[in-house]
Amino acid sequence: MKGYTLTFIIILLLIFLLIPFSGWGEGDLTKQKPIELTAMLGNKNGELRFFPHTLSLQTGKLYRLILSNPSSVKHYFSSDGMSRAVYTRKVQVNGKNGKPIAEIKGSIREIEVYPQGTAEWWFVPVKAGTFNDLKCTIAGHAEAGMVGTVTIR
Ligand SMILES: [Cu+2]
Repeated sequence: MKGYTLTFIIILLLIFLLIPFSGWGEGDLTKQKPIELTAMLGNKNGELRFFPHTLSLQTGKLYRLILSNPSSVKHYFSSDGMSRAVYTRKVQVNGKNGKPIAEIKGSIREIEVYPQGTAEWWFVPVKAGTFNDLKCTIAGHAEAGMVGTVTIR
């Protein structure tokens, strides 16, 4: 009985000692602390622009891109090139109080954000490139200047 207890304690100790070195999350790029970026879709004055309209990203880093829409109309954040060059961990939809109310997993092509809404796109760029196809796909918005560039190095 005593030998059994001692063995059990030793095994427990070994487990606790080995956990920090077991590599949990190592190599899993989506477990990094994210780099936070904010992009505004339009603004309070109704300007049809992305603020900023260029995003500069690096492969292998986890990003938390906060898309907020302070305007009074809905907008899209849409870049085919970027969507094909990143691995999406999740998209998080936040409620009025800023707390998450939904998480969407899987490949994302574009995100629509409603007036006063916020969504967070968590992703890891996996392919370098310059994508000049960032746009809002609402009729007339891209033409009015709601376009941008995403660069991944
Ligand atoms: Cu728009």
